[in-house]
Amino acid sequence: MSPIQKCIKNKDTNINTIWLMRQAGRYLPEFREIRSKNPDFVKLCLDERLSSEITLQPLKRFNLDAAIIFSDILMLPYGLGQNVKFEKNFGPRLDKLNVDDILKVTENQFTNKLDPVYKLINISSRDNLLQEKDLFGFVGAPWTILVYMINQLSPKKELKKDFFDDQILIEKLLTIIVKFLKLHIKNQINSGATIIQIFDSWAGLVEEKKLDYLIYKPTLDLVNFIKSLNVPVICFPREIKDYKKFVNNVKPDVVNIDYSVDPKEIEKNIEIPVQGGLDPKVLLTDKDNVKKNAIKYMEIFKDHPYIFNLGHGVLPETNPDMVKYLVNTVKDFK
Ligand code: 1CP
Repeated sequence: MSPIQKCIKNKDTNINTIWLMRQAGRYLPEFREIRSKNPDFVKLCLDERLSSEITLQPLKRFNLDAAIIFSDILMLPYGLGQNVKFEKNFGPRLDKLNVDDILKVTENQFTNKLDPVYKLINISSRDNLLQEKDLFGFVGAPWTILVYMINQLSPKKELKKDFFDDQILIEKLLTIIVKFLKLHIKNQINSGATIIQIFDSWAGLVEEKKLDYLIYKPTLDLVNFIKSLNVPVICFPREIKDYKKFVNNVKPDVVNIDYSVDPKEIEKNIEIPVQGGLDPKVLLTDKDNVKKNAIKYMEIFKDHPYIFNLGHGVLPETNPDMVKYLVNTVKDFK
């Protein structure tokens, strides 16, 4: 069994496990080189030879316990026929939503359109670099996908004023999204993904009284589906106000925390395995500070099943030497 699976299934606290969100990304010169020759991001995601190479790049440099597939949560709307473009210094831009067209998409059409993603998983999973290690597949949570499909751009810019006006549209879309997320997850697992992470990057935007139908219910549906396939599932409801309530409602195998929460409170109040937490900005400082902050998390979770990770993705301006130092610090911790 891989170290991360031992941590999750056996609640083993004796092995130090680590992988990092956005570990394959712009802070790596070898990624930037491929990216500079491939200006169309979606096309790059659909090139299984290059995307599997990118997936494995960080494992050539660092002693990580897992790779995460090089893909994007917005491949789901793409697979449903809502085109996505990534603009430099702007972020994603989605075409206008046409629900009638989306309702006509069949499971076969969806799977065929995303076939290179499944090939990339198959290629990566067979590589020697992943022996006794995990390969993360992932999806966006239904709420976060709904946000991008309706809003057409990052809610970081703003959430459309009329976002919540059409309740019927929201209900209809959530049902379609959940159906195709399940298909996308099943295809990833059948191709060799050994763990699934659900990113709910905009969970923090949902008000208390809407949490049940926008977050808990649809995410629980996915979690139960993944459990039925005998694969562990990790949820990351970023910036949600109450992680404990989320865990009680959604019951993932592992919960990833962001850096705004107090890890001591999490350790005390949450019984399931925990992942993540460290502020990625710490990697922009110096080695002593990286060590001090990494050890803080390791000490707090020393008797709690814990997978070391960040509270958000590695920042593009991070020096790869600092990532190496972090990984070795975690691995050497006793
Ligand atoms: O080179 C570039 O310009 C592209 C930057 C980039 C990368 C490297 C994007 C555009 N996506 C990705 C890959 C990616 N996206 C991964 C792969 C592997 C890894 O972690 O190493 C993963 C897991 C994601 C997931 C993702 N995409 C999320 C959830 C995690 C998070 O960051 O909160 C979200 C919200 C997206 C949408 C997205 N894709 C890309 C950008 C810039 C964004 C965010 C836009 C926004 O702020 O709304």
